[in-house]
Amino acid sequence: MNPQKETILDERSLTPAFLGILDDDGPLFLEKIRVFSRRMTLRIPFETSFGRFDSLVRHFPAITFRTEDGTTVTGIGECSPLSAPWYDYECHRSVEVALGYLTASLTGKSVDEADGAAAPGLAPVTGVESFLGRYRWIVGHAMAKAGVEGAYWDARARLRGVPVFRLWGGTKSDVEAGTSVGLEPTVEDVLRKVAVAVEEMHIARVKVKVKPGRDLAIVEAIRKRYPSLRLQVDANAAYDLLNPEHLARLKELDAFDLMMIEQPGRNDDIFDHAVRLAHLSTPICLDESILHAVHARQAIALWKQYSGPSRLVINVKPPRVGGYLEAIRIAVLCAASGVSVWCGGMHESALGKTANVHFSSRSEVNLPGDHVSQAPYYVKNVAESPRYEEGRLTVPQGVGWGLGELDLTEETETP
Ligand code: OSB
Ligand code: MG
Repeated sequence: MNPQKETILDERSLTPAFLGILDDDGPLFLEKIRVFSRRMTLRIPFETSFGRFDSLVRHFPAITFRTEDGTTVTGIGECSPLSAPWYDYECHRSVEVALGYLTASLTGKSVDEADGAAAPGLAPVTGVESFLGRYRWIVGHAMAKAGVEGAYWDARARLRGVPVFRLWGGTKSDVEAGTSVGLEPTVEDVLRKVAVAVEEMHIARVKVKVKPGRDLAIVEAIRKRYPSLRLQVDANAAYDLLNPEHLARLKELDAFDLMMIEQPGRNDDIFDHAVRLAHLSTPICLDESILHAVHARQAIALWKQYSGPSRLVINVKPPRVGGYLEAIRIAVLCAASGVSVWCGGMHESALGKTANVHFSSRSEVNLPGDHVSQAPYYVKNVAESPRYEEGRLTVPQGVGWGLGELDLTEETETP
């Protein structure tokens, strides 16, 4: 292909039909929305460059729909913010506020009147575009939106009696699973965790968190012990791309054959990542700074100009980009330009993780995702996670998310 003539896919052409996603599938009357919220304790406290946390609140919007012939179905999604605005501006409190607006918009009521029940005479939705159209006016609040969109897809898949990935054009029956290893007090502590992932779990790849000053020694130690491990690092925006010392550290990482350096710079920057890191040979992965397909298109254009699309990777997290349709649009946009894609995580419960696995069954998702932890993520999860074996997760084949009954009882209620 002549690179001069190559045009970047415009995200306006990325319709459900173009993407191979089910859209219009008959009228669905929304009856009610309930939101379950649970504080869930992590088995292993997690530390990144922005902070350490040991429990997270997860919101599970449950939406009940009725079809024209009177069948009712309830779908459940997950909102997976952190507890404070560390990673982006969202947190579980902001998600609660946003869910109030989303519920109002979806039920046809004002935010002050919204009680989860549909307003009398509410028109049905016909497909994902008409569902999203109800709340498209809400700016931002991606994680809240992803939760209600997840509920929509689960309900649609249950009505059809198929797993969600079928509605999304997923093709893989299993997906590669990597793990994200947090910062630890010492290099030895990090190495111990990497050893579990490599030697006991036979993980598909390891990602370790880094920040300035806690980067080269960690990566060097892991590389020395595991010369051929698929290894990548994630800085969660901890480096200043205008600081020559930080730039020098990032350049030094080129010596360790990393798959990528994830989000070294500011969480709202694309341009400086493209321009100021163009001399690195290690690909740069954007996480925080890609919030939708427009950002992805702009990043791809910048990489084409400054280094090359093979040196850009995008971590597509459905919660960060406002849902599953947008996640698939970004994946398709990337694949069309030779940009690699993988699915990151937000420490979702088994429900959100499973939704990520359904998304990862799309062929465009070509690198291992952050799908598993050292131990089960939570002391008490809402369902059994998809089957993990030798670096791969099975894409569930049951209806909806394929999880069976969810257990949304509180942690303290279990003996
Ligand atoms: O940057 O990928 C990240 C967890 C919370 C917030 C941001 C990130 C992460 C992870 C862990 O790296 C991913 C996971 O295992 O769910
Ligand atoms: Mg990240």
